[in-house]
Amino acid sequence: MQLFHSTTSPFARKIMVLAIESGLDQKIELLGGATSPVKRNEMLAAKNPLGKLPALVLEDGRVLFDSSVIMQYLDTLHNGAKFYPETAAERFQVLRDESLADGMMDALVLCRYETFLRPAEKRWDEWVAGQMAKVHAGLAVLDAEFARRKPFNRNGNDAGLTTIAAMLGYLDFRQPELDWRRTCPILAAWEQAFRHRPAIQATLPRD
Ligand SMILES: N[C@@H](CCC(=O)N[C@@H](CS)C(=O)NCC(=O)O)C(=O)O
Repeated sequence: MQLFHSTTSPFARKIMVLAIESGLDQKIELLGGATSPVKRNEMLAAKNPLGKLPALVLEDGRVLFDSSVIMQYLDTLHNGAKFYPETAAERFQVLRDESLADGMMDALVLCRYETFLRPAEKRWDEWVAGQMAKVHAGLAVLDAEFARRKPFNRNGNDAGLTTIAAMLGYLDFRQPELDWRRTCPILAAWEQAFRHRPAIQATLPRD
C-alpha cells in the first residue's frame, strides 16, 4: 500500500499512529509531497480528485480517502486491539470523538492557509476568528466531557482519542501561543499521559 503523507498533517498523523500500533506501517510506503488548495500536488490529485492527503493507494489500485475511511479500512487488516470497537454504543462514541477532532483540525488547517498562504492584504480576520471559535468550543466540550468520563476505559487504541491527540499536537505545533492547557486542565492532564505512547512520540509533527 502507498500513503500520500506529510509530517505536518494531523490527518496523516492519526493514520500513522494506527499503522505503527498495529504493525501495518511495515506494509505502507509513504509518498511525500506538499499540497495546498492553491498549489495542487498533481500526482495526488490524480488519485484523489479533492487533492487532499492522506490518501491510501491499495495493491489493486483502488484509492481510499478521507482519513476516517483509511483508519477504518486499516483497522480491518490487523488482529491487535481495534481502534473502532464493535459494539454500537462504544463505536459511535469513538466516531463522534473522531468527527469532532477532525472538524477542529479542518478549522486549524483552514486558519493556517488563511494566515500563511493568503496574501496579507486579502486576509479576513473575522473568518479566522470564526474558525478559531469552533476550536475553542470543541476544546471546552472535550474538557467538560473528559471530566465526566474515563477516556481510558478501553485500551489506548482508540480512533477517537488518537484523533484528539493529533488535533492537540497540531494546535501546539501551529499555535504554541494559544494556552489551551490553562483553560482545559482535564484535557491537558489526559494529553500529558497519552503523549507518552511510542506511536505518538514517533509521529510528532515537523516541517
Ligand atoms: N477530511 C480530510 C481532510 C484532509 C486535509 O485537509 N488535508 C490537508 C493537509 S493536512 C490537505 O491535503 N489540504 C490540501 C487542500 O485542501 O487542497 C481527511 O480527514 O482526510
